[in-house]
Amino acid sequence: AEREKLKKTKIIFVIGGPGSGKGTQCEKIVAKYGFTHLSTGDLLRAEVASNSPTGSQIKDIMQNGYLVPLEIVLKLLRNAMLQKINTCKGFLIDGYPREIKQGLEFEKMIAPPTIVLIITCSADTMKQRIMKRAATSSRADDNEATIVNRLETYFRSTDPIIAYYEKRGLLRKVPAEGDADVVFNECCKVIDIIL
Ligand code: B4P
Repeated sequence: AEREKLKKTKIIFVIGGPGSGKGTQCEKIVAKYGFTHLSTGDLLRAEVASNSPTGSQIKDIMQNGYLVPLEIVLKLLRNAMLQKINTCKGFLIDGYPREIKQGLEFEKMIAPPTIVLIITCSADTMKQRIMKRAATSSRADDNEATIVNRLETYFRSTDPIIAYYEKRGLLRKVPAEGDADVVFNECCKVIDIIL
């Protein structure tokens, strides 16, 4: 029954490089459309903060800017979705998939996405935004050395993801060099169509 419910719910994957503005746009989308926002980065940081065995296993991986193993991410994500399924108007899945096999496993275990929103800007812009946040955030991965790895990880794994969803007609690209409200306007155009 839960599986059927998940299949009927709108699911938007939101992808984009570190610092592209995924988290920022998701907050705005939630405020306007009332979707449930699940960020895999947030779920993983919460797991680390809980000091669970899984948390200690992934702490260093994240601190160095690499990808956490798929099984761990998907399990956390699926549990979080099931907790919200009865009250949810649709899911924004932020920071997922980060490699094609994450997308394929998600479809096997949960459901296909309605659309895949990709937020794109240059590596320089991403770096600047993260360095700005680093001045005030306590995130262990917001430092210059880790940012280089995060960007490299992103560019290495994302081209195949883009090609894969583009071929299926699910990809929606939003340019993100502009300020957050301008970017948000473009996100709304894409979302309004699937409501
Ligand atoms: P995430 O939490 O996804 O971190 P992120 O890529 O840096 O994005 P975030 O949402 O925080 O920042 P945003 O661009 O909104 O991942 C962290 C780590 O977790 C990964 O490195 C990996 O180790 C692990 N992980 C996560 N998901 C995983 C998965 N699926 N599989 C495996 N591992 C996974 O914004 C950044 C800054 O820019 C903000 O300060 C914001 O204020 C600013 N900003 C945003 N938009 C702006 C705009 N338009 N103009 C100016 N500033 C803007």
